[in-house]
Amino acid sequence: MQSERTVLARRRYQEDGFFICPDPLIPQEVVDRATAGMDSVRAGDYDTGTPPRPSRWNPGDDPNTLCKIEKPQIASRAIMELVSHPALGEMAADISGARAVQVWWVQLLYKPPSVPGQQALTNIGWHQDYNYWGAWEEDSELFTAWVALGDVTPETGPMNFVAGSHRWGLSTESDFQSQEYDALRERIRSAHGQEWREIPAILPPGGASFHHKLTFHGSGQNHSGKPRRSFAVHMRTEKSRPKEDLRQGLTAFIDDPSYCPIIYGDPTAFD
Ligand SMILES: O=C(O)CCC(=O)C(=O)O
Repeated sequence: MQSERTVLARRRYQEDGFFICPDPLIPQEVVDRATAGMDSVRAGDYDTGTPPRPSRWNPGDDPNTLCKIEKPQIASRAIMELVSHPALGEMAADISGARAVQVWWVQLLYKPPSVPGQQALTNIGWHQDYNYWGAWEEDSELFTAWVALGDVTPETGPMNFVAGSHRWGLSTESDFQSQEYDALRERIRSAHGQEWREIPAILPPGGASFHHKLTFHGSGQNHSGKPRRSFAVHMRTEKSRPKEDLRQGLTAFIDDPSYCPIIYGDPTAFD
């Protein structure tokens, strides 16, 4: 018998292409350790002795631009603790009905505050994640849990989801790097001609949202005066396959649970 929470979360995820959890999922002490872990990784200090994967932002780069670091969980025990937390796995299973859930990639996202009216390279342009995930077969069940380390308010430049856009098919208009937030929105909107309804992911510390691989999303500048810190935790279920069963690029590490933890269910479901 499914709980009311499961039924609601799955229905919202299926209808809208995302689900914003109403309550924090991750305990505050885990969030606090991961926040310290994020600071260490940003400073180039790796307590596992392993650096993250090659990233656009590296320690010493401009602290006022968006910081995106790939696979930070291999560099920090505290980040691994957060992204492997069973509550994330349980919620992922709730929304998907999966038998098993694996974290196959993680991105550290640190959006520094900027001053309204000043140029800042901190926007995340509208995109569908699957545009960047070509190493996976197209029918793979892939989605993202976005975990907030601090309060995500409207001022922090929250992620905005376009409700129902996971049903529009794969678009060629995605551009994560674009700083032309409004112009790109107009391009995508006119290319698809569908109702455009944006929902911001307002979250408490330890809160999380989940979004489908085809849901359009993006975020603007952070005018809160404080950094917006989060992890994008990319997940798959047993209904996923690397293209031609290859292990390359984004799928290179999926056989290694010390890099890509299985956070729910029976690991043999991936055999
Ligand atoms: O952090 C954001 O605003 C967007 C992150 C994102 O693109 C993702 O989690 O897939």
